[in-house]
Amino acid sequence: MLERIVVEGGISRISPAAVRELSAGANAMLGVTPEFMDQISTSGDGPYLWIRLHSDEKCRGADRRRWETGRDAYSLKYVLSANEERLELTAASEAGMIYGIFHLLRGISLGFRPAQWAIEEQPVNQLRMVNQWDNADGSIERGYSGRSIFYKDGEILKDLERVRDYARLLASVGINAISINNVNVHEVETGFITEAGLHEVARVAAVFRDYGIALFLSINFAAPIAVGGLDTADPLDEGVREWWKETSERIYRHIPDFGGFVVKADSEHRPGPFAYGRDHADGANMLADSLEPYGGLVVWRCFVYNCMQDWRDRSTDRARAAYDHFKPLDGKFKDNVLLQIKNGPMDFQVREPVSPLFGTMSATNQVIEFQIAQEYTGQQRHLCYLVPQWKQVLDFDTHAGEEGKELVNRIVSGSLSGMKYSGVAAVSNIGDDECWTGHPLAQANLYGYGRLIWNPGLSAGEIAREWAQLTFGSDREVIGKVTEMLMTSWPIYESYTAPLGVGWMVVPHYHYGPDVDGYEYSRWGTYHFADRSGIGVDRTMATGTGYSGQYFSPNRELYESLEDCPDELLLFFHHVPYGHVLHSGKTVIQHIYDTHFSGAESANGLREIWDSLQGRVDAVRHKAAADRFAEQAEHAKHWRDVINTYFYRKSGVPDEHGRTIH
Ligand code: GCW
Repeated sequence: MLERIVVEGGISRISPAAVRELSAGANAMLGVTPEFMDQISTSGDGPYLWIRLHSDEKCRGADRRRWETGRDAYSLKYVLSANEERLELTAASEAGMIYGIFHLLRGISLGFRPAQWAIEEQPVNQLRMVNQWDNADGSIERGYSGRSIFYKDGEILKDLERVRDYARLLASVGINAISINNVNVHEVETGFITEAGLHEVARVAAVFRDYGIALFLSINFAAPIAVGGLDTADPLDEGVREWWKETSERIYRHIPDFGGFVVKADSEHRPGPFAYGRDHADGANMLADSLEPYGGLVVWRCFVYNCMQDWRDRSTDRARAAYDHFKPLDGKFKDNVLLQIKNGPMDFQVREPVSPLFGTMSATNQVIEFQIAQEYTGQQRHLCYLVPQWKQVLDFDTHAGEEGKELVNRIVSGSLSGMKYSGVAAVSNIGDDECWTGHPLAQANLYGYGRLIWNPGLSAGEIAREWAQLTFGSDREVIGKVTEMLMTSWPIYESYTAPLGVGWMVVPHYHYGPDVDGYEYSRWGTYHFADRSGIGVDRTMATGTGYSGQYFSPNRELYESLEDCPDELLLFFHHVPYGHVLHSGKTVIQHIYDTHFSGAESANGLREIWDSLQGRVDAVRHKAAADRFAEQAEHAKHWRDVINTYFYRKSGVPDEHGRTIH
């Protein structure tokens, strides 16, 4: 079918990237070199692929409609008539064409037969973004896969071949936006928006443009001072506003389809509008004004909280912070501002409730932020497939709105409240590692992220199975086992690290490995309040911080109630004695012991399953993953022992089963 490819209107109608991908895919997977033609000369020469681009729309031109999901649509249809057989690929734009081509290649790789094709695809979410936390010096904040593929020694790499491959990876799963520098914007990166900086950044933008991906930059709110020579960054100061306008004008001169800014302001010591007595709407709107003439967006992060807390202060609750800061500003943001809200109220823990901000700001564009990088979930040394977690978040019913049913998924896709722009963003997990992600199986998270946010209706299991087959081939045993390993990995990781919604029992700063009290007396607002009689944070309205009151009914009552609160979040919402009996029938302390013993065993089970695949998976990848599974199994025992000993000593309650607690 790919031997002959007819492009309606001639090959110049489709982008060079599209031609390249089709040729490379046909070559690699089918061993054929396609012949491109304008029309079919003789019928009866066998099947062919027919390509049609509906409009002249460029990948993502700088106009107001560029994020509409209809633009990314494509269809694949098999047509059989008396005298010919063809597969039709139709797309609405160059970007849609790229997605369609990758879909076709994926299908071939999954063993679909042409006659099976009859699909129409359109993404559910508008903005489908990844955020790189890469620094110009080549390091990556929370990076577990080697060094940056973008930067080295303060400069953008001359050779962008790896970046091009990354663009291909991202486009193949439907990603359409990328911010290329860390949200903590350091000195060199602050200068990316200067004339000299933009020269370089434009090279990167060109690579992503070919694949329909818009480039964003994280900016330093204090840039007017740092690189603009002004003495203030006050968002209401005329000089500052003018400076940002000139800056945006300069950016679009270099990058006509620039996506916009990502902003971390007044967060963890980053500069922001608070320094001038202004609020976040003032700050975001000033930037939005400057980008508006060009269709640019401001993605403003809601990760704003007091990081200088005192553990004795029981009234300040970091979980409340995003809601408390941003809810009062609903309706005050300009149309081209999107608030980027982390999935949970704290910070990408193994288990958190869903952020109560979703659904509460009906007059504000919202983007949900996930973390593909496994900062708190094993750092790509332990297996933790996160798609089931994200899926759970997207399926969460906030009960917002008149009808009382409003899933997070419908909120961030804009389908309910009619937001102008919305979508999903996530912190990337790649680096210059040969396999991109450190742990070879951590690739499933990047792949799964793209697939899930394109179509949140897909199941985590389907995505896992698809990835396993695309990665390891058609051996059913391998596909089945890898899928099973992925699907059980998040519960396993949770069981030996984070019981009942408690987070943060990790080594401070590094966030790898157990340290129960590591953060307990620090300033970060991340406490579990374990003492000799009990554990957990009282976030109820009745006796605690009142956080549960930030949810709509009936979630608010569910979390408020000690009886009804789901076990997996119990200690997030309540402080209870160790003898408190869970819905499962176990006491809290026994649950801690049991899950840590069984979790360590299950981690060892993962190692055994993987070992059993030796000889069926290529040796290099098998070895790379086997080393990680061995580390995970050992490290899970360490977690088990540290956590169990700590709580045994604190509570004085022995294990019912008399197992040895080291
Ligand atoms: O999770 C925390 C990380 C920081 C990160 C911050 C954020 C980029 O530990 O490394 O900073 O979140 O999201 O801004």
